[in-house]
Amino acid sequence: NTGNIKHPPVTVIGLGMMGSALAHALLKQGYQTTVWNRTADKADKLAAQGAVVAGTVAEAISASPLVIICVLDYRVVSEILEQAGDTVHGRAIVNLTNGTPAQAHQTAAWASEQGVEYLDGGIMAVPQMIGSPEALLLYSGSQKIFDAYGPALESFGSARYLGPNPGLAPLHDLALLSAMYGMFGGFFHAVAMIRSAQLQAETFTSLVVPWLQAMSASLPHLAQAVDAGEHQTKVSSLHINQTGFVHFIDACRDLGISTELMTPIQELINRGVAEGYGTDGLSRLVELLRKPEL
Ligand code: FVH
Repeated sequence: NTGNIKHPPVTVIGLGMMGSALAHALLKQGYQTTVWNRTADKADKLAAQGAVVAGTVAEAISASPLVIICVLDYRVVSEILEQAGDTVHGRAIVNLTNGTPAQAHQTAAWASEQGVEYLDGGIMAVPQMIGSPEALLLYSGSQKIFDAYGPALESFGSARYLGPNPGLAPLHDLALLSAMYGMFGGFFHAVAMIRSAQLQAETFTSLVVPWLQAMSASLPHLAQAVDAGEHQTKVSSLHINQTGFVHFIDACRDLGISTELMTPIQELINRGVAEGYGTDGLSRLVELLRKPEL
């Protein structure tokens, strides 16, 4: 069954929180959707919405030209694909499981040996966002899949193709998550400071949200400095940051706040100054991260 070119049948393997949201989005857009999950009863709700429940991985993969996989990790992806046997030949496989660029390359190499088109992907959304344009999905690998199945992929959210190198989607996914964890880490540290004075975290958001928005406006300038390799600054040198950081760490110790999220940043700034970059701006830290301390 090849359906029609606009609405081909689609298989979704993995019905955890994310896989279920993906299958639900396809059903909502009218796709004939076959599903498989290790724990079979997770398919019940989708079956009630019209999904076809496959009894085996091979049966699920045979049902559709387009197969979406979203499971715990790449180890599970490999185990599942092993169970598929020859049914994978000629299929388009889109793997939305979180992993590393190296794992994406390994899976793409396996796919190429099997005669399978392979598109890797990264989901920049939580399950509740799937199906809305706010959900961003990054793709890399087979452009043939991205072009042929664009409308099906857009059922999940905004779709962005990053290029034929399959590692690019996980690379960008993990880089964006790094930026997110940095922001959350900074916010949690700030809130710990505020709470030490028995103040409300929520009240503090009226200051911290616009502050972070104003600071994020400087990211394109920092990025330009990194791309040009020109880190001299008239704004805020590593040296001045080094001096200010001591007050910051001292204040945290006085307040009884752990500095464990902040000392790595202080150590990086100190290394930059020690290596002779005291007059450079904070963009220099990117170069230091790319040359880890021996
Ligand atoms: N949930 C989220 O917010 C994030 C958003 C960004 C993307 N991630 C990634 O999506 C992958 C799946 O995440 P999930 O939220 O669906 O995770 P779970 O609800 O824990 O479901 C895990 C599924 O994996 C199946 N599974 C686990 N181990 C095995 C195995 N050995 N053999 C077969 N399947 C396995 C599990 O099956 P079951 O436990 O229900 O039988 C679920 O289908 C993930 O890469 C996130 O990083 C989500």
